[in-house]
Amino acid sequence: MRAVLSIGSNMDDKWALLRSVSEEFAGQIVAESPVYATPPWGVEDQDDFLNAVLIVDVDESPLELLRRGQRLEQQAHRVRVRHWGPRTLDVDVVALFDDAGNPIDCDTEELTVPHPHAHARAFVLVPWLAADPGATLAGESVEGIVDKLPPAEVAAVRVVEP
Ligand code: A4P
Ligand code: MG
Repeated sequence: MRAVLSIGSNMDDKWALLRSVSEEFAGQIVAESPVYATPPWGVEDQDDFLNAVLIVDVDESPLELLRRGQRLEQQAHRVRVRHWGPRTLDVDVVALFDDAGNPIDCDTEELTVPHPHAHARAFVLVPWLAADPGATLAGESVEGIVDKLPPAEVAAVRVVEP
């Protein structure tokens, strides 16, 4: 199964926290976006985030993959204080594909795939497009979805170096 993971951090050592996800998936990474600085989405009175997208090939089930991401969040000492609020590390499963490239949908209490907000989030779509220019979300090209987002939101997602 191929998985598109959106990773984000806006607390503590953001670069090291993002790197911890790449290290966890070392050997399974198909593509990796640059790292982007992004203005907070949803709840705006918090620090900017660093965001990136990892595309990985994994053997486990969707739920096991979610839990693997949550283990990394726990290792980052993530405390859930506020919905959409500041976090040391967030690992979201954006989309899943089977070995034939067909999308896998999940709709359970613990896991919704595709991620319900992905289509509206420049901080997910811009890095995803950089990692995979041919990406599709729910049958639509990610490039086309990005073209329909407010241009200012797209422009605010900027590549940064450590
Ligand atoms: N869950 C269901 N589906 C998924 C999925 N596809 N991937 C469940 C990951 N988790 C999924 O998430 C709550 C529950 O969602 C989990 O227990 C899991 O079972 P959470 O991460 O604990 O809570 P949250 O993050 O406060 O809420 P939510 O709605 O998941 O927020 P998001 O979507 O994670 O967004 N702005 C910028 N610029 N960059 C960011 O990275 N991130 C957020 C958080 C808000 N604003 C941001 C960013
Ligand atoms: Mg989350």
